[in-house]
Amino acid sequence: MGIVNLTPDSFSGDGVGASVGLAVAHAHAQFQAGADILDLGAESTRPGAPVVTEEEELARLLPVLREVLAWDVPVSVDTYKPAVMRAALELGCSMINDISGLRHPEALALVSRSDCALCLMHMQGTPGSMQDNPCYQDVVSEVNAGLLEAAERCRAAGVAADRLLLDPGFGFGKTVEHNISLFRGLTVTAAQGYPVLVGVSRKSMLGAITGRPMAQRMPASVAAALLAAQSGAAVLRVHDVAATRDALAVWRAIGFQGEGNV
Ligand code: HH2
Repeated sequence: MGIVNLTPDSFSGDGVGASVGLAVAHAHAQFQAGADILDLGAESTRPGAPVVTEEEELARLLPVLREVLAWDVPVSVDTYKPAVMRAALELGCSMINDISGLRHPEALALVSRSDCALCLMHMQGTPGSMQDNPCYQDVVSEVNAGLLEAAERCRAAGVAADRLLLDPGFGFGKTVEHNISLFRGLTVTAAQGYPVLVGVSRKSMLGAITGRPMAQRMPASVAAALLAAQSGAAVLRVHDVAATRDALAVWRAIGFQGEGNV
C-alpha cells in the first residue's frame, strides 16, 4: 500500500499540500513503483496534529481521488470522518482506512451499506493527546482484544468478515516499548482470523531504534516491512514502495518457505 499524503503537515514531510498536480504526480509515482493499493489521506494524524474541517479535507481529497480512481489500482481513503467516507464511497473508492476503528455510528452505517474493504486500526485516545501518557497492562492482548471487538461491531452491523483488515496502529497511543512489543506480537495478531495491515514506515519508533532523522529512515522502514511480512502481515503501508517491493522480492525468491499473505 503506497502512502499518498494530501497534507501540508504529515509527520514524514512527504505531504504535497495544496497542489493537485503534485499530488496526482506523487500518487502516480507510487502506482508506477508497484503499489497494489494507493492510500489517500488528507488530514495528518501525527501526534498533536490539528483537526481539519470536513470541508478542507474534502477540498484536498476529491480532486485527486477523481483522477486516481481512473487508474487500474484499488484506492483506499484514510479518514475517520463520515462525510468524507460518504463522498469517497460515492466516487467509488475500494477501501476505507479508519484510524479510529470505525467508532463513529454514522461511519458504521455508511460502510455497512457499501461493499468496500475496511481497515480497522487501534488507537488509544485521539491524535491530539494520544502520546501524552499511553498506558497498557498488556499491550498485545489489549490491542488485539480491541481490534476483535471493533471487527465484531462491524460484523454485527452487517459488514462481511472478508471485507475487514486489522491494524495494531503503530505510534497511535503507544510508546516505543509498546510498539516493539506489538511488533513482536504480530504473529498473534495475524492469527486472529483477519488479514493484518502494518504501518511503521518512517515512524518515530524507527528513529528511536536507529537514531536516524526522518529523511534517513528508509532502510529501517524496509527492514521493518520485511519483518512484518515475515510475521504474517498481509498489507504493508509504506512511503517507499519500490524499495519495499525489492526487499519482498528477495524474501520471496530466497528466504520464504511456506504459505504467506504478502
Ligand atoms: N499511520 C498513519 C496514517 N494512517 N493508517 C493505518 N491503517 N495504519 C497506520 O499505521 C497509519 C495510518 C500515519 O502516517 P502518515 O500518513 O505517513 O502520516 P500523517 O498522518 O502525518 O499524514
